[in-house]
Amino acid sequence: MAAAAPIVPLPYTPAQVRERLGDDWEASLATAYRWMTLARTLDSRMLALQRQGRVGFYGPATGQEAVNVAAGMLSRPEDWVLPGLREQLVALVRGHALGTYVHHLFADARDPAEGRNMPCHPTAREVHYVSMSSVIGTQISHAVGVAYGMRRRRSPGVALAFFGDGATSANDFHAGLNFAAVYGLPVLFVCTNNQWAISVPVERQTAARSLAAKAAAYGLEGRRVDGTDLIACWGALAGALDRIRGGAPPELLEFVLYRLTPHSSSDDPSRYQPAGWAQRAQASDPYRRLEHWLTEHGLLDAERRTQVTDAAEGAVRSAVAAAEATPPPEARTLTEDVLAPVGSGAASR
Ligand SMILES: Cc1ncc(C[n+]2csc(CCOP(=O)(O)OP(=O)(O)O)c2C)c(N)n1
Repeated sequence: MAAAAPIVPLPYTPAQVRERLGDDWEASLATAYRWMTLARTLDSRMLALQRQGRVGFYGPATGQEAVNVAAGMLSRPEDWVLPGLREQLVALVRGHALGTYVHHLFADARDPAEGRNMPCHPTAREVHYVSMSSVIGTQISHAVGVAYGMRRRRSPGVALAFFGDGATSANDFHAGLNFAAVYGLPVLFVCTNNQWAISVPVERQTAARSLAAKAAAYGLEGRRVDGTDLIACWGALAGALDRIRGGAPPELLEFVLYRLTPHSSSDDPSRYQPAGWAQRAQASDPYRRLEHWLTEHGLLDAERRTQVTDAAEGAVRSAVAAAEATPPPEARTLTEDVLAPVGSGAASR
């Protein structure tokens, strides 16, 4: 196996970071770093637990943390998040409890979905986070519907539709962008181009110059952003959300990044990725790029790094312990809320 490539440094001075993130830039970076550490810890622990047969399925988001943490921190409570496959961190940053999420991963009695949904498909109504749709692309139309509903009710807020590169070939992408553009709806389309749709590389997914370029066909702005650069992600998301909140048309942001782990716990990329692809992609690991910048600028040292890592590991460990001490959902939940009781009349309503 090839050695990991040296990290590509983030090209900013502290003054430039302050300009993009505002006066609270140091606190924002520290918060983002803590969340990204938690996400990384969760991914490696959950993949290991899946391998041990202790959780049924897991889909990591390693490599996509910069977009997720920025979206979580910059979105407002009134916004709605319609995720693709890898935005669970957005729900956590918006306030969904880690413990509840881990109960869901274990599909135990304290899972809000009562074990009915596939693990790693959390629903977090309290933070306006809709359960992911496993049917690729449908969440794009759902987000447009949510935005249409918000417009009709005159309620503030933006619908954030997340999706991968593969989803840009789905019908819902075309229907969603067209409808949102025609009606000028408050929706932000967030494409996380991680280069792969399971085994299909992005260059076989489209003949377009870029995925962002597709926005022009609908009369929308499309921008390509380095999705491994937290500062660039922050700037792009903050700008687009501000414009849309101010009544501007929807936009498409394409975040170029790398899927640094298998598609899911059911995948083996060695069957289709060129040798060394993931090792080369490690040079653009968003977490390591941020860590490197913070260290270079004296905002992170070994002691603080250990504290943050220990805190993340501790939080994940306690959540896992609580889940393992919780029984499975009761048998009655198999039919509750699913089938009407016979003779109740509910079936014919
Ligand atoms: C309509 C539909 N077709 C195929 C699949 C099988 N499938 C599951 S994930 C996936 C790839 C999705 O790739 P992408 O949209 O790039 O998201 P990523 O996995 O890279 O985050 C496919 C084809 C599906 N779930 N739904």
